[in-house]
Amino acid sequence: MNRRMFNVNLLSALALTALPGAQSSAALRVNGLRLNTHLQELSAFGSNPQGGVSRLAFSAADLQGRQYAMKLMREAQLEVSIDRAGNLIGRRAGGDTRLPPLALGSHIDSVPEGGNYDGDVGALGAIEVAQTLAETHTTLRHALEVIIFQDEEGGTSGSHALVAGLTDAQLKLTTNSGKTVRDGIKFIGGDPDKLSQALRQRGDLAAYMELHIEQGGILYGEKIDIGVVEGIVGIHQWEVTITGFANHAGTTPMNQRRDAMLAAAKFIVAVNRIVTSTAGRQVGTVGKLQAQPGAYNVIPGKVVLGLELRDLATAKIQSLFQTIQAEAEQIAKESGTTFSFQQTFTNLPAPTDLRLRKVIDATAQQLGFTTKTLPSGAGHDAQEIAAIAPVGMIFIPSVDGISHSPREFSRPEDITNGANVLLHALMKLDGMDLR
Ligand code: HGY
Ligand code: MN
Ligand code: MN
Repeated sequence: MNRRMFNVNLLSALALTALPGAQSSAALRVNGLRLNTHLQELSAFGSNPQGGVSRLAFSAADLQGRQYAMKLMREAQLEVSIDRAGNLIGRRAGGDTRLPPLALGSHIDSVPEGGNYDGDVGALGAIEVAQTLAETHTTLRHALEVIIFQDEEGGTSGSHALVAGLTDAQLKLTTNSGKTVRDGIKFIGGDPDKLSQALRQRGDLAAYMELHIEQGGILYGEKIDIGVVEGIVGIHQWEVTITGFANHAGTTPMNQRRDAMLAAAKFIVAVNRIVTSTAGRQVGTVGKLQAQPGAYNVIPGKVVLGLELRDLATAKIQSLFQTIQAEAEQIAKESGTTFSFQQTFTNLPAPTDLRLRKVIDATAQQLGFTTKTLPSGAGHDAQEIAAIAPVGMIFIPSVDGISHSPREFSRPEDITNGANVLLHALMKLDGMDLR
């Protein structure tokens, strides 16, 4: 989206902004113009010529984006720190120190050639909520923590570290930026040898809420303003290695080949058939492929694929994977190749908390917005935090359902609406006993 469009759209956000000053909490509104301007400024860090951003976790652009976010946190009168896992924490004191904090947050790292809204809307929206509280001198009973988690796109390693720590194997994983998670955490100011100090237990947070773009097309397609997330899918990923026999592409007869690429092609078609022929909302993707040696005139001897399955139920993922593995054995027999599977990532599906769903739904309707309850097909930090606290998620529409793309776009008025729902849902939660 070009800058002019950004500017024209910013003015539409202005109309939704009430100016700060003494007012009843019901009349409080975020500053939509400021929030959308901040999103535009953040988009500069890691921007791509074709639009969108590659702000890969632990990259120089990520570091710049984090420094910008910390500047915004300070302007919002938050007390800024970086935990040992490298997560950014902005804290606002509450009136009752006996209560654990309420947390809002998301991420600002992106996929390669991603968009300017995935994670950014929730991270900067949370800071905008804090700034609105500060400039209207609104003190909550609970302390407020705004958390910008590191490396959400690489497998929610920041939020996972906060609830469960990271194993040596996880620290050794190489991320899209080329750094290992261990080196990346050091690069952004964490300390991978003291991760235990970043750990939170159940009870350390009263609740966690995340504002996020839907990344799918349901809200936009049905012209719904706000999504109330019922649950977040579990994601399982495997590295699949197919081994055949590299040989001369000219002199090897077609019936004497052990072609790893042909086996890979059959496998990819089989994954799609198995996933689509099973009832339910699961999804399956082969998103990465590497052929070796990768020359026109050599029959590929080895292919490495990236397989991913998602569903709200782990049992569904596991049964699909068993069917896929059985089919791979069949393909191996027919093509004279072998298949090996190495699981590289799993997380648990996470239902959101019914009390938070009700608060979000009622708040959005009181603000005059239409709502729909729906699952999240994307993974989020909220599903990690669900291990230690009640969580809720607020979705806003993604235009044409596009995400993880330079064409990802959410309208400034939807962003402002989402932040106002976040603000008022937070104030409602603040009055509740969530234990
Ligand atoms: O991949 C996902 O679902 C998320 O955007 N990280
Ligand atoms: Mn995200
Ligand atoms: Mn994403």
